[in-house]
Amino acid sequence: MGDEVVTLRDEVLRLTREYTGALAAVSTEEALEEFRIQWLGRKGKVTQLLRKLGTLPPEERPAAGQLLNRLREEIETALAERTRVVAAAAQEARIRAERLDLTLPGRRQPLGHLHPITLVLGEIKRFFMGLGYEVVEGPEVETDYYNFQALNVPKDHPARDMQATFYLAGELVLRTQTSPVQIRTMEARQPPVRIIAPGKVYRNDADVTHSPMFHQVEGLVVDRGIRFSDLKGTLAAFARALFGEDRAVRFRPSYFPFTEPSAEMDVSCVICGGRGCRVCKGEGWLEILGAGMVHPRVLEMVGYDPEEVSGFAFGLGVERVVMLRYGIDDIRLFFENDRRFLAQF
Ligand code: 2U9
Repeated sequence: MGDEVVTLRDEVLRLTREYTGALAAVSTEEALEEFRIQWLGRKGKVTQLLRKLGTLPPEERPAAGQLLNRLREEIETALAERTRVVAAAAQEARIRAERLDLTLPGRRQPLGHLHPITLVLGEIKRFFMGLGYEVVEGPEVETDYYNFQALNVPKDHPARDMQATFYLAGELVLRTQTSPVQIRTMEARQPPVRIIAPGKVYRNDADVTHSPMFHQVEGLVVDRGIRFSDLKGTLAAFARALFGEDRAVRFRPSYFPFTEPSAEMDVSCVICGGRGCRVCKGEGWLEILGAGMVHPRVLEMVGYDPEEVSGFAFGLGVERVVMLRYGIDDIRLFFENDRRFLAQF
C-alpha cells in the first residue's frame, strides 16, 4: 500500500471524527443544509479530496477512490439519519406548542333574557287575558282617519298639537297611539268587544321621559250596560296586580277627545308607599294611565248604536310603568342596550 493511501486513510479517520462531532451539534433544518454544503457540496471537504484522486499514481487510485466513496456514503447515511431526528424533534416541539388543555373549564356564555319592556308587557297581557280579553295588533303606519278622525279628533282639532305627529306622504302618519287597532276591530265585529292593543307608537318628542318610539297598551270593552264602575273595578284590580296588592288607587277627572267622561288613575307610590320621594316628586302618588267611557261619536263612527251599547277604554305607556316600578329616571336606557342596565331585570 502506497504512502499516499496511508496518509489518506489517516485523513479519512480524522474527517470521520470531525463530521461525526459536527453532525451531532446540528439541531435545525438550516444547520442540516449548511452541513450538507460543507461536507457533500461541490466545494465540500469530501468532493475536494475526490478531486485530488487524479494526482495520485494510477495504481493507488482504486483503493483511494473506494475509501473516499465509502466516507461519502457514510456521511450521506449519517446526514439522512440526523435529518430524520431533527424533523422528529421539530414535530414534537410543534405538537407541544399547539397542545390544548382539554381539562380547562370552558368560557361561560352569559344567558340573555327578555327586555324589561317585553317582561312588563307580558305581565300586562297575562292579566287581561285572565279576564277574557283578546290581544289584537295592527299597523304602525296609519291613515289620518284611523289615527285621528275616527277618534273624534277632526283635522282642525287643537288636540292634534298635543301629539307631535310624524307625518308621512299623503294621508299617512306613524300612529301616535294604538287606538286605530280598536277602531279597526270594532269596524270588523259586533259587541261584545273585550280587547287590548299593545304595540309601538311614535311621537316627535325626546327627553329623559319621552322617546320618539315607545310602547303602549290600550284596552277597550264595549257591550250592553258597560258603566264607569266597570272601568274603575277593572283598572284598580289591574293596578294592584302590576304594582302590588296593597297599593291605593285614585281616579282624577281629565279630558280626552275620544272618551267622555275621562279620568286619570294614580297609584300610591311604589317606591315610598305614599310618604313622598324622588320618584313621586313628594306627591305620594304616581299617574299610571288615562281612561274614560268611549265617546258616543266614536261608537257612531264605527257603526255602533250608542243608545244600545257603551264602553270604556284606557291607555298606558309601558316605558313609564317600568320606570316608575323600578325607579328608572331616563327612558333612553331602554334603547341603548347596555348589558349592565339590561342585566338588572
Ligand atoms: C277607542 C276609544 C278610546 C284610549 C285612551 C288614554 C285615555 C290615555 C295615554 C296614556 C299614556 C297615552 O301613552 S300615553 O301618553 N292614553 O291616557 N288612552 S283613553 O282611548 C280609546 C282608545 C280607542 C276606540
